[in-house]
Amino acid sequence: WGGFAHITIAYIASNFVQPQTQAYFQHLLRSDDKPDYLASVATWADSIRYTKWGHYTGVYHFIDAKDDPPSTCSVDLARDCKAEGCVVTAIQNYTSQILDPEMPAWLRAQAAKFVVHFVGDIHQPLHDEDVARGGNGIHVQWHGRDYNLHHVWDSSIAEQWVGGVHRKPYAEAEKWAAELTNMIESGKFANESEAWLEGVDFEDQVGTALTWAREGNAYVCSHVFPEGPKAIVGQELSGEYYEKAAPVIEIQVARAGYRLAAWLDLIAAAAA
Ligand code: DCM
Ligand code: DCM
Ligand code: DCM
Ligand code: ZN
Ligand code: ZN
Repeated sequence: WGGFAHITIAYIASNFVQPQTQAYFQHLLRSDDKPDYLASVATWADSIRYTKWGHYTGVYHFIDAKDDPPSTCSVDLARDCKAEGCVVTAIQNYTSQILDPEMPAWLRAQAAKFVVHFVGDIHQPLHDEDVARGGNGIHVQWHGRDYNLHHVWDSSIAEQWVGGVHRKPYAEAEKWAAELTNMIESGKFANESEAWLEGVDFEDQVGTALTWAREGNAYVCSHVFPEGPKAIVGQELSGEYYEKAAPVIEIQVARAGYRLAAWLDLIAAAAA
């Protein structure tokens, strides 16, 4: 995701975490009494991945499912997770680092920033797909200008959905998060939000993340490449395609925020 979706997911999570979870992560992140303690670290993992020291973390943002959309979508850990790792194993690895009493606090804080970011990324369908490096190599049009498909799913669709955002989109993200929080609590997602936590098992962290990756990957067949990867090349996506994709992005951002809250609650409970 781009910054706007990551920050929105973090704000949704802050709306749902238990008070003791908030206190635990505010303290770990040296943000005591700050309401933006999760939102302000949500994009940090993207800011370090292009540095020399952070280069090794690049593969942790995605899993390259070698499936065959639109006829077959699937994620297989043994087939798709690189030897260096992937988003599924990164969630487990950094979750355990937060809870490792042998680790210095600054590294445990860094691990927390990775978890906040990667629980977001695993919900972006193209972060669960191999084709053209998750759509980065597929040229499309957005309002008559050249983009790659990955960027359209990371940023363009969500930003159009809310009517545009600023370069530092904290205010717009907080507003969208408030709207999605209402939908989860009492609106159109209220009936299904508890089911979003089915399959969340702190004793099987890889299995939990794999469930999330498979759910995201299924949208690659239904909404990202409904006619296959070749058919989308050069297409203008800001019209009919956008109308079908935007609700997928809305529910994936809502799920990511709600699940991130549940995951952080489990971490804080395990630390207590
Ligand atoms: N930031 C912002 N508005 C907020 C919170 C953070 O513009 N409400 C920006 C300031 C920093 C970055 O995000 O460039 C990370 O914030 P921090 O270093 O305070 O965590
Ligand atoms: N950050 C940190 N340690 C660093 C660099 C940044 O903890 N060495 C944190 C501060 C912000 C977030 O990462 O919460 C984003 O950094 P920036 O303000 O540089 O955008
Ligand atoms: N990405 C992905 N799958 C890949 C490669 C990259 O989902 N196989 C994502 C990570 C970034 C974006 O695409 O969000 C751009 O990555 P990069 O700058 O590494 O090309
Ligand atoms: Zn991306
Ligand atoms: Zn990322």
